Amino acid sequence: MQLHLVSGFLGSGKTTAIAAAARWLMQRGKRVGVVTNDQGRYLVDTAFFRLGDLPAVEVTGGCFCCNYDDLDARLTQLVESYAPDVVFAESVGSCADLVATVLKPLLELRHAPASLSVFADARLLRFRLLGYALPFSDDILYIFDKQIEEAGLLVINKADLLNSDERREVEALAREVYPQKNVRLQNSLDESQVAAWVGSLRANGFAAAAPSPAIDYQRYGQGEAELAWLDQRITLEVKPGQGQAAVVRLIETILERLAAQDASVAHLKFVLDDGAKISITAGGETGWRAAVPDLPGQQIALLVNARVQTGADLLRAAVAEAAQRVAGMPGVSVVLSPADAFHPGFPNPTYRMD
Ligand SMILES: Nc1nc2c(ncn2[C@@H]2O[C@H](COP(=O)(O)OP(=O)(O)OP(=O)(O)O)[C@@H](O)[C@H]2O)c(=O)[nH]1
Ligand SMILES: [Mg+2]
Repeated sequence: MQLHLVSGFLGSGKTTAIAAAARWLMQRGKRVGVVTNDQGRYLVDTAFFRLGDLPAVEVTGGCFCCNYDDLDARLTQLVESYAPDVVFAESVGSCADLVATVLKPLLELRHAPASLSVFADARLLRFRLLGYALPFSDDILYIFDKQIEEAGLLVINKADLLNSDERREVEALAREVYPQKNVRLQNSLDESQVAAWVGSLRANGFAAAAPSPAIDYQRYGQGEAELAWLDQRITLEVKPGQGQAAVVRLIETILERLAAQDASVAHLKFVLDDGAKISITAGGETGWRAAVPDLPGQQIALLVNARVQTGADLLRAAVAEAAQRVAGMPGVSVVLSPADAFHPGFPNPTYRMD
């Protein structure tokens, strides 16, 4: 079994690339499994993979590093129940120091052939390398930088969202700042580019930057603590034909409320019962409305995962206020499950192997 760890900041495109890679491999007769990971417990990504008929197990309530034994047990479960040829493990996007705390323990304790790819949103990376401001605190950006620093293979993703000059610029900057790394520009919405990424993955190749970069756990923990997490189920009862407009209004209003708080969205994502996934990331996509399908039914169930630089209570209030606003639309009622809203705990890895 080949194990490919995929890391990178919130919203950088890990799930998109893994889903496309898995489809591509499955069409070629390979058995593929996925391990998802998050600080939260109700994961859009797991639902998305399962709705796409991919066997997915999850490590929840913290990162792989702090739950290494759980990751190990989930891998064993996947191997015993499904015998995959390839497993992709997607680490939570606020996690850094994976080489020392996950990759090396997997190689040394589990003897699992494993690779690590680190994804970065091309737009954010370009801004960062040019020294332009990004909408996150210095401690959160410390995590962004450390993820990239430890990459053996850096995937500059969403390259399609840059023009050709910008693409050349970000690639040249990345090669200059990180001369030791394998760097690839990628559009993970293009199957052939994802296939090329998969083809380039070699277990034990691109394993890591060696040695693991030093990391200041106080800053890393502070960065995580400045992010708020919210997982919540939202059920809308609507009149026939009103579903799409109600969902769009809900998302627009959450974004408005967050903007009013001066909160910065790292990733706000929704999965609908029919498998549609709607994402808003720090890159500021405006095209998310096109991902909201026509919803002819009278009951619409959504799961929301929000990862935002703000306070957990403010985040909970933003979603509740948005739900109230949508419930003000004629013929619409809204039921919210209790929100799981919190700040990630201090990172405390099970193992750390330099
Ligand atoms: N244009 C473009 N959009 C992309 C690409 N890769 C991912 N996206 C979009 O970026 C958004 C976030 O993608 P995800 O795959 O959910 O990101 P992620 O890294 O798994 O996010 P977290 O799990 O929350 O950290 C989605 O709207 C994707 O469709 C790409 O190469 N090009
Ligand atoms: Mg994901």
